[in-house]
Amino acid sequence: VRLLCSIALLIAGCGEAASTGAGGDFTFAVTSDPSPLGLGRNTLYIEVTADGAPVDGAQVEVDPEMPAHGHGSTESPQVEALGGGRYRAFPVTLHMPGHWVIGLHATKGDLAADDSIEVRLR
Ligand SMILES: [Cu+2]
Repeated sequence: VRLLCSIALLIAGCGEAASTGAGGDFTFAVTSDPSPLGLGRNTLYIEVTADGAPVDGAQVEVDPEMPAHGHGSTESPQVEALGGGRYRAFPVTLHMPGHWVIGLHATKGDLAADDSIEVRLR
């Protein structure tokens, strides 16, 4: 995942968030509101590109999980297309402190990609 400034700064600044390896036909660039991600409801803005070109019409899913606890979020994020390859996911609800992995999935026709963001909340 290619993280834009706000999350990238969080990674550089305190090491509490990190992206895992990109895989597939698309690249994800993610920003959040609030930034950095916090306890409770967050909004993710996800820019999906393929070879630098924005990808509209993709099916995008966002899946927050706590691997150490074996559970997901209390709410399912709804993803809305904004145009220009941008998508908004809300609510991305991180309802307890700890280690979260937010899965990102996109498909369009025969193309697909998976990625994730790791966050440690105190
Ligand atoms: Cu938990």
